[in-house]
Amino acid sequence: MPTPRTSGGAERFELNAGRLDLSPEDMLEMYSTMVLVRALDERIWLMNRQGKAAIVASCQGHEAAQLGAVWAMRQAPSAAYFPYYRDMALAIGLGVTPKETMLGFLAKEGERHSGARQFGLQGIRPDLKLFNNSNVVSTQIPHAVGYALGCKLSREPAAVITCFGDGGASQGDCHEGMNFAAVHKLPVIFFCENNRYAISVPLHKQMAVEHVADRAPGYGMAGVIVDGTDILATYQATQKAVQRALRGEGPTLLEAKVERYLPHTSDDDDTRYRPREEVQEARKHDPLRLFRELLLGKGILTEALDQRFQQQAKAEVNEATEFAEQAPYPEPDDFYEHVYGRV
Ligand SMILES: Cc1ncc(C[n+]2csc(CCOP(=O)(O)OP(=O)(O)O)c2C)c(N)n1
Ligand SMILES: [Mg+2]
Repeated sequence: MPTPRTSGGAERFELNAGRLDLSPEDMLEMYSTMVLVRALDERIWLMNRQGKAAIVASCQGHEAAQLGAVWAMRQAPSAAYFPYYRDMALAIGLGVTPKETMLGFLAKEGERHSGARQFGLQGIRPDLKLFNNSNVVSTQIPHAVGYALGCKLSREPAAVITCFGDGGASQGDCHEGMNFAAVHKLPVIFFCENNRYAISVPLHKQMAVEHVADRAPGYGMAGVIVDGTDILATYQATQKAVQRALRGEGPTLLEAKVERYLPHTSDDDDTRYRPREEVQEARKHDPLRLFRELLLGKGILTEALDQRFQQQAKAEVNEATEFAEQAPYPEPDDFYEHVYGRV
């Protein structure tokens, strides 16, 4: 069968269930991680409303895309991650703990990404090869490309993923990074989480093509569109992109169509620009509910097991909240550490 394509030339990825290499245990691990991420995200949002977490960009609606991608990336012999500010599910899937996450959102002592100097989860975690998460849209993209060039020059069999939003795809850094990566056939996965909004700006005011991945042929790289509310499809689509990268066939622009359920950040009021019916409609594609129903339907998940996952997630989030609330703030004198050189 010919691969279905958009009129712009991007491939529309469909899950090939016969080729899915995940065991029931793998799928349950993915699911329980998604349950944990949702519970953590909801709690952090609540902490913001209580005046305890300064600012939050929720990943609700993006979880399946991020977890599917990270699950596939973890299979590469060497993998590096250059995420953006909405990538909490990716971070948790990679091994960042809820306690570490909560320390960051409350800006407490011991936070490992930036020493509590930046927004939650922003900064770097060299131990996880999780680099340059910042608010400055798309700056992570050239960094990922440079890292991938280094891997290629040192013949390291690596796959590098960089994530960004639909709005971020319009940034100059994005075009420069994609062009350079395609010219040099670098092992990069450009992972666009398209939620159709850049803060309040809807997609049709951001770009004149229908899909971000339609731009891929113009750079000379593979362009793929996947349903980012389907964790298994995203996993498999990313897996293909990882294999392409490892075979030296160059980068992929992988566009995951996702939903954004909450305002852009906790500082935004989306009722000013987004009809409530649209959000309600989007909720029908809730990745957590979809995965739950799929696993229940297949008999992989049971109601009792689901209850257990929910309770475990709640307990872990409660523990992380208490831990971070009791943690001290950094010493004011530490402020200049890691920022300016001392003379
Ligand atoms: C270089 C730069 N320009 C503008 C901004 C302001 N800004 C922050 S987030 C954002 C929208 C990004 O939207 P998108 O890339 O679609 O990601 P989403 O938040 O929807 O996941 C903008 C314009 C910024 N942080 N950095
Ligand atoms: Mg967006």
